[in-house]
Amino acid sequence: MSTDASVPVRALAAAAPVRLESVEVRYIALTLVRPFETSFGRMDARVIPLVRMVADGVEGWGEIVADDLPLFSADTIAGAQHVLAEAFIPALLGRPLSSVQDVAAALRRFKGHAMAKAGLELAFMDLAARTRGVSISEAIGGTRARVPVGVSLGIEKDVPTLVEQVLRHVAQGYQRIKLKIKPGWDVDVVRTVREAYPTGLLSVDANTAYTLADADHLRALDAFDLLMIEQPLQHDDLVDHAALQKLLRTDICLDESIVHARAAAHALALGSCRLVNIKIGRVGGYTEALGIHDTCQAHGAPVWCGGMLECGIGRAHNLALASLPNFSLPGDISASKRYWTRDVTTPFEVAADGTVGVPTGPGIGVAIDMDFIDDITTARHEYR
Ligand code: OSB
Ligand code: MG
Repeated sequence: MSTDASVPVRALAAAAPVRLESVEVRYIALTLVRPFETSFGRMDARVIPLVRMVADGVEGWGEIVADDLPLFSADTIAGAQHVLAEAFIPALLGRPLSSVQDVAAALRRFKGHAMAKAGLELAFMDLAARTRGVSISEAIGGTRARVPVGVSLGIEKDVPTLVEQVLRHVAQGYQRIKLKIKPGWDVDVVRTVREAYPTGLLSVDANTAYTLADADHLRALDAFDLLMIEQPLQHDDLVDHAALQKLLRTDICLDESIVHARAAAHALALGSCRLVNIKIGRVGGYTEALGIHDTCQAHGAPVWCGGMLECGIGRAHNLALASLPNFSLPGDISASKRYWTRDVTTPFEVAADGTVGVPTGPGIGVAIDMDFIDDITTARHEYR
């Protein structure tokens, strides 16, 4: 493991400057094995926009984690389609791109739409690493061959069903259980789960469902020795989170609020959180994700890799990211079978010790099941 926190070894560059021949955005439809409910809604299936770039006979794949509706963040699939076609892809075609940072720089003047930007950075990162014959983990300076993982469990129809889900996943080796909470599904639910799962790592995620007026209620969670409470308050409110953190013993972890490295620096300076969840999609790609990783490391704040119910392509990128040294808490990087009956890549599996192997092949490092992707493709746009 790297001992020098200040100088990560990273090359986000291609072997030689790349001129993209084509960028394809393809929509695939996948149904979840089990509906997933959070404080902002219930999901049964995903339409997943995939990005495929080609240059000099080498391809690169990315995933866009936006949803139909702007419930997790302001990003939407329709919005992504619009900005990709009208602004982002035209800004990349026909200019030499040496590195992922060049992709970020070409898109920087456009506001928002982080998930669409991330789809492009991910595809370019895959392509760039493949031109050099290295895995993304190796390219970005990853130091772990396997990463510790947890599972995020949605709101269920009743508490016994949730407890059954908890115990099933603990038996599969998951190192940390995360429960989705909302007003009316919180303190009593967590108490019951804690009785059934007394000593393991347990956390909760509110997805912005509370206000500072709920502080006394949330303090009741301090009794359950939780690893963290994730994003209790509004996505754009670092100040109230700082006030809440002072009232809680439990560490606050921010997800929705951490939209770039500067937000991470502000949150840590204000005391809005003690931990940070990094999602490559939410922050617009590798450039900001690595910046957040380094900012948190410099502040002594651990990070972990969040998830957005990705298919194998996004999951492979998440594993590469989570192989960096400051990803010291288990990530929401569960086995393929926790989400899908069939994945679009070689399926990811969780070992009995609660770890997943980081792919070692070139780029995202896993085989893509092109026949299956073709079968579930609902639309395709190609740009040259
Ligand atoms: O807040 O972390 C979240 C899924 C969709 C949207 C937001 C979140 C989640 C999860 C699931 O918690 C993480 C995963 O297993 O991919
Ligand atoms: Mg979250």
